[in-house]
Amino acid sequence: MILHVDMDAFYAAVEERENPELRGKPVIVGGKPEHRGVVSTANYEARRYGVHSAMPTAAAKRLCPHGVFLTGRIGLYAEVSEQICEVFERYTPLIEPLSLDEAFLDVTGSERLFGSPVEIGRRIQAEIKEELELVASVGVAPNKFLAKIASDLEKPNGFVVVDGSAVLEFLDPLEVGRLWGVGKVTGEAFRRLGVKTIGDVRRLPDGALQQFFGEHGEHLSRLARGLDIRRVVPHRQARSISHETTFPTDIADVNVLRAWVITLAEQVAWRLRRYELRTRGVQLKLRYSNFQTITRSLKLKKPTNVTQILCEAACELLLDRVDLEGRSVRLVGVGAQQLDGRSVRQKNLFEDEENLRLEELDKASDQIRQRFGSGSLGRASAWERKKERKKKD
Ligand code: TTP
Ligand code: MG
Repeated sequence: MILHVDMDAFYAAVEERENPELRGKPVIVGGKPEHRGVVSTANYEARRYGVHSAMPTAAAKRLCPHGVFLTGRIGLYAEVSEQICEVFERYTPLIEPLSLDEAFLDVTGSERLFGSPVEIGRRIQAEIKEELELVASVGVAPNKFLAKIASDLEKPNGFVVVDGSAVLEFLDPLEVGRLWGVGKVTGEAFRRLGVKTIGDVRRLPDGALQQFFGEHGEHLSRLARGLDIRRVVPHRQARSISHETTFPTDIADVNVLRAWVITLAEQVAWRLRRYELRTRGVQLKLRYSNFQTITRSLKLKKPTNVTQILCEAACELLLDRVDLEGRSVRLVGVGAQQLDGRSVRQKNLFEDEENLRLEELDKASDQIRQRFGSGSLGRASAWERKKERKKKD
């Protein structure tokens, strides 16, 4: 299954976040009118006045004279875009960004670890909202074409799922302009043919599309049936993999925290192995009950994806580099940075026996997880802590 995630009024939403005084006001980001600038985007308040992307800023000013006009900070938007990608990377390495504010994600292989595609989509939407204070719309569908349409249908804050068994019911009522490749010329031709919806396209007699539009017609015919075989092509490798958890009630007991750190480090190691990656950088993140957030990191001697090494490194950060001073913690996270994809195939990088033994151990436990699910195995100590906690409860 494919997710398409598209941020709502992206540039304007980032500006609103940076300056809460803008909230509720029409915000227009774009070039200056005196330089014949055009609108990059407008928030939804400004859109009510008819302002939209690509219109001259001068025209936007006439439509919405009291709007707040900003020239935009692309560097900032790019930075936020990276942070959005980091949320995606928690769930899949198969991410194809289309622009700063939208991406396709193939979550087919992520189900066992994170739940159904719908659950993953919901979590991504919620994490973007909670952590980045931005709103995304999400489409969940069997392919890219359908996912992209779905994310757009209920903007802003949309969440639309296209069920694989109800693709035609989903597509048929939509207007024909939603088909990829239907611009002005094709749109006009369809109008002349009396074709208004995607259903109308599908119901054209066999061969009619090819006759009218040649090769393009075949393409349209496939799309109108919801067929799209294009894969999600990741543009770049994941730069980091992390897992974190927010506790229902804050935790001050370092042993309980340690158990969580181990659990999270195991998940990170598991994902590294799954994506054939190794890491040199381990990071621990803690958020205290007053929301103060700290990170501590260390560099490993060699890149690794061995569970035990990552668990030890993460625990070392917790026990040696953090002074809890009796404070309680609401969130803990473990991350792997400086990922290295190539070294996985350079087998003899890890000649030393201890490492080989640990890698074998991980391989065996990964196989068990594959068969019985991700909850079936854990470090003994993590498991014992959980047991202890249960007893206390
Ligand atoms: P879009 O996703 O098309 O628009 P949006 O995110 O502002 O609004 P929504 O998705 O809710 O409809 O584009 C993403 C960003 O790209 C947008 O915030 C600004 C920039 N952009 C331009 O600079 N020029 C343009 O013509 C368009 C369409 C977008
Ligand atoms: Mg957008």
